[in-house]
Amino acid sequence: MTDVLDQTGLQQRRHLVTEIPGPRSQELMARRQATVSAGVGTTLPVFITRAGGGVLEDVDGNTLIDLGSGIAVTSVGNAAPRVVEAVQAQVADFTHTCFMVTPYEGYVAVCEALAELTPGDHAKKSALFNSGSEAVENAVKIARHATGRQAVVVFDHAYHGRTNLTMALTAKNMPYKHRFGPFAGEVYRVPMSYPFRDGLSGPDAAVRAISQIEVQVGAGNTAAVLIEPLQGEGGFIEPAPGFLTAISEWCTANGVVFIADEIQSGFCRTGAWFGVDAEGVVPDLVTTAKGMAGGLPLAAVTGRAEIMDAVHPGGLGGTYGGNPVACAAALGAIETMRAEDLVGAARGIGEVMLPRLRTLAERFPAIGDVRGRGAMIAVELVRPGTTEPDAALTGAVAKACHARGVVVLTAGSYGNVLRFLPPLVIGRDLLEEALDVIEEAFAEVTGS
Ligand code: PLZ
Repeated sequence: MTDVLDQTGLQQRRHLVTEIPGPRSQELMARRQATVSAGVGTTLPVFITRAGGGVLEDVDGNTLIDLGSGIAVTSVGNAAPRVVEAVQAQVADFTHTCFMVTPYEGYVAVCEALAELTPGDHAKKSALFNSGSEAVENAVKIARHATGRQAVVVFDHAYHGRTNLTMALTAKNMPYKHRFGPFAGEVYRVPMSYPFRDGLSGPDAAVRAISQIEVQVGAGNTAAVLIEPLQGEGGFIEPAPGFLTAISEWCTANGVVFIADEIQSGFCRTGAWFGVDAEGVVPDLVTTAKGMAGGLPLAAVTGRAEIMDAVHPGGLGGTYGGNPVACAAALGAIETMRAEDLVGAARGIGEVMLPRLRTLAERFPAIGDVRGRGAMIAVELVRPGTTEPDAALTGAVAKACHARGVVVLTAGSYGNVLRFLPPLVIGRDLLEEALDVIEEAFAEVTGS
């Protein structure tokens, strides 16, 4: 038990005063069901009133430990003071002009920060958008325009968004694609390195992928290879060492644009500024969103100046892309990451979580794999002694965590991955308590 307050004054503890969901949340869920499309899902039906540090407070007065960060967004913490201050100042000055009509400094400052922080010391330029999907769409537009080629190569288990082009880039049918076709063309999928399931070394897995590209697509037709350096929705799949390097070297040798989708893995999440940093890979283009702006909608494509400048003037844009309030939030978030060493904080989270989860895997044989880096950690659940996915168990453990006031998310093509994405500012006590709860949940659900 802790009476630590976060900077917004929210007590940093798990405290349940009703069942989850409580009565007020249930009333709001009834209103939601009457008016919000059934197509929009709910992981945990509690309605939130306040959040900060590592906790979420709900309408019934419960406080829950947050191991989701709104899907890897509130890395700097919810309502982080520098973000709040920057947003409040900006919103009072002006809320929108459209950067394409009359520009403002915040947009430029975000692009300067992106040039400085993304991998590589070559000349870089950026364009800003509203969502991760939109950034990915634009990265593909830019790569096609710059190369004069059309094919885009993506990987098994990939997730890149829900718009028409990005649905085509995303691997999983349910719930993302089912009956939403027809999908965009010139998208080709090749096998990902998935050490738990394929047992291949990184270089061998790269040979498998590259030979498929060469045989089925042709290097000369390929505009871009698009990859998440550590896959997110696909189940936190970390390619074997050497895989990303080999793929990126093949791209360079063949004039193919190597695009790293760092929307989930970027901005300190993996214990480095970007997921590709683990292998020292320098992408041609990088897509970012989520953690970059502390909860406000902002996304970017950043990359080699000559590629980014290949597009004709006016070829990129959108009404809201790089909105001034979202840019102010990003500058506040990036300042927080630097001032509070959130790269180090993410590493520290991994150092606490990985050993505890490995111990758990010894106690519960359904945990087939423990993986991830920094504050992007997961366990993959299988029938003991096999690699057969156990989605039912995964859902049951997640539910048991939720009932105890710990927000966890699931992932994976087979729905059998329990993933953890705590805010990088979460306190150590709270993190340890969440791990205790996860252990209790496994014990309850497996009856052991
Ligand atoms: N690329 C790597 O992780 C978004 C999706 C949640 P948007 N991931 C969360 C859901 O079910 O819709 C994501 C990602 C990677 C692209 C995206 C897309 O980003 O901001 O959701 O459009």
